[in-house]
Amino acid sequence: MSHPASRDMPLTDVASFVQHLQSSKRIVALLGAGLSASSGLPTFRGAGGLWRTYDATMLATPQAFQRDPGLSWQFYSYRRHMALNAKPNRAHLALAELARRNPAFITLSQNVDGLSPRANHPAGQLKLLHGNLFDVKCWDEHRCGYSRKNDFTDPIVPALALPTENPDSDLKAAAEKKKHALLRGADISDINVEIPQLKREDLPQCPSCKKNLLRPGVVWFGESLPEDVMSDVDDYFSDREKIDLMLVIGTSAKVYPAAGYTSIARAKGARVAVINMDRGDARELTKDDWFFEGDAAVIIPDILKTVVGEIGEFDDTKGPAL
Ligand code: BJW
Ligand code: ZN
Repeated sequence: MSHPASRDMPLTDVASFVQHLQSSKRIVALLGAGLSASSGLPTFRGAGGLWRTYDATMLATPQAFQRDPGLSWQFYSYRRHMALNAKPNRAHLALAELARRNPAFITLSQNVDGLSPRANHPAGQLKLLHGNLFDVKCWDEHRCGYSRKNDFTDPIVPALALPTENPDSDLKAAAEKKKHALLRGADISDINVEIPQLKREDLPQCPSCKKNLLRPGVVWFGESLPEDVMSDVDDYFSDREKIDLMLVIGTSAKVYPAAGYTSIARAKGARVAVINMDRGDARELTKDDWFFEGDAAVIIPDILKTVVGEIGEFDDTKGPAL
């Protein structure tokens, strides 16, 4: 006899999930920072959400950029560097494979780290809700209109080189110092390394209006999500056909509109599977849903295996060139 309190508890067995997955056609995945955690990239909230002494979510606003563009660019330059040096994990690869095998599968990613594109996730099925660290645009986007995509230059301007590099020392000593600094994990996130005060003229400049600074092509609080992305997502959700399954992976689901897509999918018939390290971040699950607790990089390839096959580690030589 089951305990009354367990009546609304989500399922946790892989077998019932796999059975539903195999008969699912329209599948939505909502991705968050936890997906890239085991690739070595920090999350926003909780223990990982501090960059030096700054709360990452406090830096994610247009006001923070306006107040101190040098600080903001150092935060984003550090994140670009970390993301470029990280590799997609087996969950990024498994989701990319699911997309290739199922054209009715759509992924809504809140991540800006470029790991899903580097895992060869089909671009038409990957909607980047919060933009991309490797896109840059004019600060005055609406008046000037300048933007460029896939700029992987690291650092994007010389002044944004990680401050462990000492331009005064000879090249060999600098290279040696950098190697050791990286080996012990020291970089701009190291609180012992002072953040340099950068001059405005040394930050990335808009080559079109020649007046404004460039800014990262990410979506900050209070800003609208990209129009083309929103229109594709709206089209998917307004299709008359039901949605079979929604995967909510490595997100605290606190930021809107992303967090609202789960209830929209549910209203269209979807059963929901949450994959997260923290049970507290899986809210409003019913007895028809699933909760898988642990590292997404381990769980996702496992629960998708019958559809995507065995997923190996990322092979640098096969990914798209950066
Ligand atoms: C693991 C793991 C492992 C760890 N394996 N799991 C409706 C109601 C209330 C407010 C609003 C609303 N509609 C709009 C708003 C305002 C606002 C908002 O949502 N505020 C909330 C705080 C309430 N939204 C907006 O402003 C959005 N714009 C908008 O709606 O425009 C229209 C509008 C404007 C103004 C007013 C009204 C409407 C824009 C939101 C942009 C968010 N941008 C950021 C920064 C991007 C740039 C950058 O990268 O710096 O996006 S904020 C940050 O949060 C980032 C993330 O994508 C996003 C979500 O975070 P995520 O991915 O969930 O990370 P964490 O750290 O929170 O969670 C990690 C999870 O992983 C945890 O659960 C861990 O347990 C788990 N985990 N390791 C599996 N190994
Ligand atoms: Zn401009």
